[in-house]
Amino acid sequence: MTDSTRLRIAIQKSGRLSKDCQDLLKQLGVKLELREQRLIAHATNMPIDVLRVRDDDIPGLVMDGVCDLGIVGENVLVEAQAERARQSLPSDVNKLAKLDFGYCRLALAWPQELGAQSKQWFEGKRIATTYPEILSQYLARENIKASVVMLTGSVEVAPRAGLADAICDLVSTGATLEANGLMQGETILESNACLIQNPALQDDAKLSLINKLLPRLRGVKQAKE
Ligand code: PRT
Ligand code: ZN
Repeated sequence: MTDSTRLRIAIQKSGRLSKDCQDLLKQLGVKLELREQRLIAHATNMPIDVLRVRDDDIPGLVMDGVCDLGIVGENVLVEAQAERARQSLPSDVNKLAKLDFGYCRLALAWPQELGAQSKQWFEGKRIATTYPEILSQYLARENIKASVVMLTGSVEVAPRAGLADAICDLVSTGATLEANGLMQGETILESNACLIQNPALQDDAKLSLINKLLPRLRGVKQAKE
């Protein structure tokens, strides 16, 4: 059952951000009855519903107003904003807070045996990535003409498989690049999970609930510092 008067928050169902999102909601005092297979979890102590979806769907759900709030990596947010803007779809969100989890960087990498390379090396090369918009914007900014090969997974094997000369992928510890014999180059985006809001939200009750949650969020962040 859905109820449009309840504040709707989209979080990742299962993946790297799920546990941190659930922990954060708990720390904010939101009591949830989470059932593994359910798309929607209702809070029992506040008018809040939590939608559990794939992280890639979160920006669109918030931009279209299907959800009022969402928690998503800035990498996914920035990519979705560029893609939707190109398609003339709503792409605005209010970024309410940068959260202290989900840190990673989107970086260029190439086969280690080629040794250190300058930006000019990328000219005319094929670069595999899951973030074609962010990469294309970077290449345009740097005036590098390279082709972008879109892959939704296993980007790190693309050079070995002969699908690309280099990659542009998320890195956290660097272990995946190392295991695949790749050398890390320039970081083109640093990313954390962030809390976003639909900018057209006008419902007073929902806005006042958000205004109650935000100081708690600041309190949780300060307590960790
Ligand atoms: O199923 P769904 O679509 O929801 O999930 P997903 O598989 O697309 O995403 P998921 O759960 O892997 O990641 C969710 C978000 O976590 C990402 O969008 C980032 O904002 C953030 N995040 C933080 C990361 C990483 N760190 C990370 N290391 N996302 C992915 N990785 C991958 C990276 O792609 C590479 O394969 O981990 C590998 C590199 O890690 P290291 O530690 O070996 O460098
Ligand atoms: Zn995803």
